[in-house]
Amino acid sequence: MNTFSPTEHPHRRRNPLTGEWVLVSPHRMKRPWQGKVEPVADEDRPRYDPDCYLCPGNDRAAGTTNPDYTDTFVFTNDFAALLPVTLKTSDTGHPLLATEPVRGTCRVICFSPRHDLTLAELPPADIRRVVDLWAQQTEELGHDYRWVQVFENRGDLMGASNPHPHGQVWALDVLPDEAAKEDRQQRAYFGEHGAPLLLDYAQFELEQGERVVVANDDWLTLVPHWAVWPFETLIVPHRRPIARMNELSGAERIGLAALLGSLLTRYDNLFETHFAYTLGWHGAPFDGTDTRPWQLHGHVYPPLLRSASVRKFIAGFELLAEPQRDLTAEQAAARLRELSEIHYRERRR
Ligand code: H2U
Ligand code: ZN
Repeated sequence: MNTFSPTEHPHRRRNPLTGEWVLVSPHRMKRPWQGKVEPVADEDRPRYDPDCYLCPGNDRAAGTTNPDYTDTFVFTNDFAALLPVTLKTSDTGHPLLATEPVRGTCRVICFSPRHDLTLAELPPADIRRVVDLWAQQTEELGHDYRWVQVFENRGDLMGASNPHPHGQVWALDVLPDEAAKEDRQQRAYFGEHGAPLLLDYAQFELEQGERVVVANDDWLTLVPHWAVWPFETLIVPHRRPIARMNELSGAERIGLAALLGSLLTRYDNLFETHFAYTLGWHGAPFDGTDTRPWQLHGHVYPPLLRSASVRKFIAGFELLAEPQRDLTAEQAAARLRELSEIHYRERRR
């Protein structure tokens, strides 16, 4: 117990993007587990589902009919969490009860007309179309809003309401908390080092290799040193500074599509299930501030821990004190690295 070993001894790691800490307890990997086992959902779905509100030509909940779209399709969320109106909030009567107005919009993005596919299973050319749409939506909404949040919630475990391949984009006129933390941290780092924090980090990890999952000429996916979720990853362009998605060149979009296909296939292969996750993109806010500290990046937060049905919960100490993990980031990266890039469903056919 005298010499510290990061694979044996409890320690804390700091997330430089947020300034927050995570407790790492690698010795706990050996303990017995008797928790909840969730049934694995049946995965065989039709190409077209007449009851799906996202399939082409179908009616949505609010009475609108989807067009017969053939690649991607975007619409304003019928139950949007943000609205494009500003009303002054009323006085709550006490300074401890603070409120402020917020203006925004929410859209839903269908990745494909095919009800039975997932982003992981789409051909690279179709994933590229999704990347183009993410970039286009970021640019368009960036004209009106300060923060554009592109994301995908995949799987019941993460609260996705429908298996049809889709994501969302929310845009608003304030910097939400996660964005504000990353903005603060990246600006401070840039002020001190004159380079984007995540570009420096990506280049270090690419050389070091231990936490890398997949990489190509322009892109890198790694399990960050400070990961909280068991198989959390970060997706970063490592070749040049890129502040926002709409700055990506054609070649970089092709590279991202390839990398996404490979990463998401590995995730599905990990427990031979459609892996649940929240995937989302962070880039420089649209508020006239210096964009150079920002490096575009994607976060993937998957809840699964040790099988298709055993997930990690953020509860107990994590909710009350700080996040904690058992499996180290390096161990998680090694597991993801050794997986096949051929989807298990393809292999079974
Ligand atoms: P999620 O699966 O990530 O929940 O996204 C689906 C969104 O689709 C959800 O936010 C919206 C829901 O409000 N929706 C519509 O806009 N119209 C519908 O007819 C059903 C669902
Ligand atoms: Zn559908």
